[in-house]
Amino acid sequence: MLTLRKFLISMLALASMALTTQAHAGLIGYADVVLDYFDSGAGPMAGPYGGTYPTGPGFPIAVSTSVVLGNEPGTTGFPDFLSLPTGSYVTVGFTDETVIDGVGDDIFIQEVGANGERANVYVSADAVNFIFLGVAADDVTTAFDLASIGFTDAVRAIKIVGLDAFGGSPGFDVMNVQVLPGSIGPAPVPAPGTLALAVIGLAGLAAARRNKKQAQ
Ligand SMILES: [Ca+2]
Ligand SMILES: [Ca+2]
Ligand SMILES: [Ca+2]
Repeated sequence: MLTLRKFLISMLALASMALTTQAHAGLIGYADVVLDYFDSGAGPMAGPYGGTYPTGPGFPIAVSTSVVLGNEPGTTGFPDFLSLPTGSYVTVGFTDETVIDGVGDDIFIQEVGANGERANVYVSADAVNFIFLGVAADDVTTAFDLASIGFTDAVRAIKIVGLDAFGGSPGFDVMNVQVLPGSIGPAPVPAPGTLALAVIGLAGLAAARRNKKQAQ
């Protein structure tokens, strides 16, 4: 019975998440999950490192890769950033939406601090195979149009790869990854495996209830 209660509670949580997502429709979307991170070792310390700009506790300091998600303002008014030195990368995704080729620019990557840093940006429809989208610049929000590479699938993952080790916090300093309302696509379709698991779980619960009733 406890298991059923837990199941119902998790279903309620899922439903409320769906409602929240709907309430946010129309606003700018931010990448909300880190799918992958790789530390090339090209930085002055082990990654992930970065800092808070401009008056944080100095940098580079160890940070969570999740600082690139959402747009949480730091205590100084600037969000935290993650630095990607040469060959280091972070891959982010969207759990409640995808990115589609809307009118004009679709994907925006914000970098902080002018030190000449660059990063290669790739997109993927399956988070496995990535296609080169373009180069992101330092100290600005670089805009990318999926139409520029003829990408017509829904984007599930965006990969940012550092190209240098410039700046006080060596490497490309990612603040966030944004999508405008016109480029926000439907929620990603759950993998067949996930759906199968859910069906098996429901069937199992139903069987357990039947057995219990028979025992009573
Ligand atoms: Ca577009
Ligand atoms: Ca910078
Ligand atoms: Ca830097």
